[in-house]
Amino acid sequence: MLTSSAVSGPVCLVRPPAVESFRFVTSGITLPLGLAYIAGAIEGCGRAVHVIDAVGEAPRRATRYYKGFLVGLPLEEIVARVPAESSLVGISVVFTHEYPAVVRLVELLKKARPELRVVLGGEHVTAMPEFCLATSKADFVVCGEGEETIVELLEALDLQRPLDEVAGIGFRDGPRLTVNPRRTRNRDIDAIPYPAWHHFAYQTYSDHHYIAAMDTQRLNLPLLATRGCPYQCTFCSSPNTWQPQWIPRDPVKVVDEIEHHVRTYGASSFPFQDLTAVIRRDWIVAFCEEVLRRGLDIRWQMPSGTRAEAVDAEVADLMKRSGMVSLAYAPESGSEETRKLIKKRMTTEDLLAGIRASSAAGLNVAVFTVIGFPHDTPASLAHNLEFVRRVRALGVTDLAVGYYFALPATELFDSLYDAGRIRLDATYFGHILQGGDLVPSVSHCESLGRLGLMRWKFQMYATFYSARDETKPRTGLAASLWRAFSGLFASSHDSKLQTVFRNAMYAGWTELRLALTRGWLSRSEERALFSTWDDTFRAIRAKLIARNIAVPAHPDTSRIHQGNVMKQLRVSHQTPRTLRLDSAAS
Ligand code: B12
Ligand code: SF4
Repeated sequence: MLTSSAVSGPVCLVRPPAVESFRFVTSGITLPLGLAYIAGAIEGCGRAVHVIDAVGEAPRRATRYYKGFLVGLPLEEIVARVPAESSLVGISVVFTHEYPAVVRLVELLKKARPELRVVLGGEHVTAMPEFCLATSKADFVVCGEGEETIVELLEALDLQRPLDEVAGIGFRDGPRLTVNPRRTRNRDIDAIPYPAWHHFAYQTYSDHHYIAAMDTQRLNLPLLATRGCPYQCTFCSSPNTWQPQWIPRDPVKVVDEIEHHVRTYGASSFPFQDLTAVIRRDWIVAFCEEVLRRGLDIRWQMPSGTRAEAVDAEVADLMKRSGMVSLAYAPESGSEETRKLIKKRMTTEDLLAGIRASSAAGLNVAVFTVIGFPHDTPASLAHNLEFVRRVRALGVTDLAVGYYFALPATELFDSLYDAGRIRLDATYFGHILQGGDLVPSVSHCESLGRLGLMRWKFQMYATFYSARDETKPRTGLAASLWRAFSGLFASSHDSKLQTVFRNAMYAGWTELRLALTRGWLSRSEERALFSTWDDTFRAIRAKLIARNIAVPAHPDTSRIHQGNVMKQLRVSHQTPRTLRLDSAAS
C-alpha cells in the first residue's frame, strides 16, 4: 500500500545532463526554462528549493552515452549533491533521449537513499506516463503544465491526502500504475511566478554559447510569452502536452518580466521559447510598442519557429526597432500537399509574405524544413528545391533541413508504432537527435532509405546556399562556405551557419575523444537496460486500447490528416486509470 508522508527539507530539483552528438545544429542546450518555472512556483508557496543543474555546474564535462555524450555532471556526482535534509527530488525530462540517463539517475538515487521520493515531469514524461512509471524507479510523474500540479502534490503529501485526488499526476503503488485525469490548463498565466533564475548559473550558459538562438555576446535569459499552440501537427507532441490551446500573456506583463531580468540579473538578450509566439497581430504590435515606449536596450529573438500570418511590413519594422535580431519560420515543407498531410496549416503565400517583410526589415530569417515524413516521396520532396531557391532570393539567411523523427504521443508515432514500424530500443531513443545528423540513423519514410534522404538533404542545402540572395551583396556557395568557417573564430555570429559549424566541430571532437571510454554504462548494461522497454510499452498500449483510452491508429499515414485528434486526446486526458503490468486482465 502506498504510504504518504510529509516533505521535509528543500525540494531538490534536478536538471539532468543534456545530450549532444556530432550533428549540425545551432544549439542543443539552453537554460532549463520549465524547471526554473517549477522552482519559482515552489518558492512562491513558501517552500525552500535546492537546484542541481548538471549542465550549469559542469558545462564542459562529457560522458559517453548510448548516442553521443552527456553534457554536465556525471550521474554519481548529482546523487552526492542532493542535500541530506531533502526528502523529495524532482527531475525534469523534457527530451526523450535524456530519459535513459534519468532512469539510471533515479536508480542511483534510490540505491544511495532508499527513502528519497522522486517525481519526474516534462514533455517526455507527459507523452509516456505509464511507461515512465514502469521503467524507472520514480514514485510520481507530473503530466503537462507543472506549476500548480507540483504545488498540489507537495500539499497532498504533507497532509496525507489521497493521491488520486491530485489532477495531473501519476504514481506507482506496488505493481499498480495509476494515472489521474489531467489538470485543466491554467488560463491565468500572468499570475505564474517568474522563473527562479537565481538558482541557475545563467552567466555560464551564455559564456559557453548554450543559447538556442544567435549568439549576441550578451547575457541571455529565455522567455515565454505564450503557452501552447492551437494547431495539431501530426508529428508534434505539443497537442498532447498543452492540448491544442494557445494562451498568451498580457504583452505589458511580458515586458515587465524583461525589465525585472534586466534589473535583477543584468540580462539584455531574450530568446523566446514559445511554441508559436506570433499568432495575433495586435499582440505582437502591443509587445513591440511597449518595449519601445520604455526605451529598453535589449535584443530578442524567436528561434524556435513561429507562424507567418501576422507578420507584415509594419509588424516586421516594429520588431526590428524594438530589438529583434532573428526569427525562424517553420513551414516544415515546400510542398503544400505535405503540409496538408502533416496538418501544418500554413500557406506558401502567407509564408513568403512574412519572409519578405521580415528580411526587408533587416531581420535574420531562418526557415525550418523536415524531410523523411513517412508519406514523403521523391515527387513531394522535389517541391523543396524550388521552394528553398525562392526563400533564399527573398533574403532568408539560414535554412535547416532536419530528418523526421517519431516523437512519442504524436499521431504519426501511434500510426508507425501500431503498424509495427517502430521498436522502443536504443536506436529509437537515440534517433530523436537525428534532425541535424549527416545521415539519419533511421528512415521512417516509405519510399526513401537513409542514404536517399541524405541525398535530398545535401541537395536542398546546396541549392539554398549556392542560390543568390537578391537582397544582399556577396552570396553564393563560396561566400556561404567562408561564412561557415568564420564561425570558428568570430565571437558573435550573424548567421546560424557559423554557430552550426562551430558546434559540430566541438561535438565531433568530443565524441571522438570519448569513443573508447567506459561511459555512463558498459555496452552490456546498455543492452540490458533497453531490452524490455518495447515489450513494456506494447503491453501498456494494448491495455489502453482495450479500455478505449487509446484507439488503434490508422496504418496509412497519408490518411491521418482527415481526423481530429482533439476527441481522442480528451478521452485519454480525462480518463483516470490504473494498470497492472503483471496481469493480463487489468
Ligand atoms: C526551446 C526548445 C529547445 C531549445 C532548448 C531547450 C532546452 N534544452 O531546455 C533547443 C532549440 C536547443 C531545442 C533543441 C531540441 N529540441 Co526542443 N524545444 C524547445 C521548446 C520550443 C521550448 C521548451 C520550453 O522552454 N518550454 C516551456 C516550458 C515552460 O515548458 P516545459 O519545459 O515543458 O516545462 C513545463 C512542463 O513540462 C513541466 N515540467 C518540466 N520539467 C519538470 C520537472 C518537474 C519536477 C515537474 C514537476 C514538472 C516539470 O512543468 C513546466 C512548467 O509548466 C519545446 C516545445 C515546448 N513548448 O516545450 C521544444 C521541444 C522540447 N524540443 C523538442 C525536440 C525534439 C528538440 C530536438 C531534438 C530538435 C532537433 N531536431 O534537434 C533538439 C534536442 C536538443 C538536445 N540536444 O537535447 C521536443 C521534445 C520532444 C521529446 N519528447 O523529446 C519539443 C517538446 C518540441 C516538440 N513538440 O517537438 N529545443
Ligand atoms: S509543429 Fe508548431 S504549429 Fe504544429 S502543433 Fe507543434 S507547435 Fe503547433
